[in-house]
Amino acid sequence: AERLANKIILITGASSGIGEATAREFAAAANGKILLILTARREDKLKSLSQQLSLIYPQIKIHSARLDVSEFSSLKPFITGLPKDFASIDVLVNNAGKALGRANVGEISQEEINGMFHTNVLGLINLTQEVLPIFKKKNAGDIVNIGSVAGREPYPGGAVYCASKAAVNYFSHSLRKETINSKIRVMEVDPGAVETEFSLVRFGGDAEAAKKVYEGTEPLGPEDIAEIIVFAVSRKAKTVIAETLVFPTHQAGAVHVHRGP
Ligand code: NDP
Ligand code: 8X3
Repeated sequence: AERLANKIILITGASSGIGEATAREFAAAANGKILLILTARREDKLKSLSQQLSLIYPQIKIHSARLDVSEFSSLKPFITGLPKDFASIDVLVNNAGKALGRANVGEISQEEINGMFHTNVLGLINLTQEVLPIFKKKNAGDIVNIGSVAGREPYPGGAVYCASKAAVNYFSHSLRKETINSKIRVMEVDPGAVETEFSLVRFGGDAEAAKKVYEGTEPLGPEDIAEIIVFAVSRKAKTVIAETLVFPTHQAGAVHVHRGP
């Protein structure tokens, strides 16, 4: 808890799933002695999360704001326009991301291609570019990129999503190498199946199709990944949990999942 005390944490995609759980986990681990910048497109969700956390932890400081990482030109003004108390970011959790559809190459809509790359890859890269100067100036700061097993093991019907997460992985690697002369840490957490709004988004709001993904399996919950993100960030300053691949017990590959008891 001491290592997290008074840290300023920026989380993208904090309105649901892993991002939301990560906000809760940071707040709990620091017992409220933390400053959270909670961002996503759905402001109402961020508001209610902020209210809940403020009730549990009276001393917590939260700045919640709409931020669409795929609107690249909004990123610089967002970072430079942060309220004074929140300006000196310590931890950037690049979590906002999505899969759209399961179409094979040749049949993927332009909207899906752009949707995935603009958020998962270009949004993440552009936001990192805006935050990195803050880290360089103080020679400290953590970047946690959320990749995926899909970025390590591509599967049919996932060409664009898998490519987007492979891009995240290589971006993380390059950045880690570029920053070895500093105290900046670059970490990547690559989850397997986690039950969140992920599949609902992937299947365009089709709850039945989303449910099927996890049928007969015991997926991870978003809090299980949040725990690992917070663990990684709260290691000693000299320790970098560079990469983690996190499965539920009955999964051992992107599509290698045991269904049944
Ligand atoms: P959710 O759909 O529950 O959460 C995704 C979050 O991203 C939401 O808060 C959403 O908020 C936000 N988001 C989407 N598009 C944008 C955007 N353009 N700008 C800003 N925020 C955006 O899914 P998960 O929590 O599961 O996903 C989180 C990350 O984990 C993603 O990067 C995903 O690829 C990755 N992942 C998920 C796995 C899983 O099985 N669930 C496995 C491996 C990786 P809003 O709509 O309000 O903007
Ligand atoms: C999400 C996991 O492999 O089911 O990143 O698409 S996968």
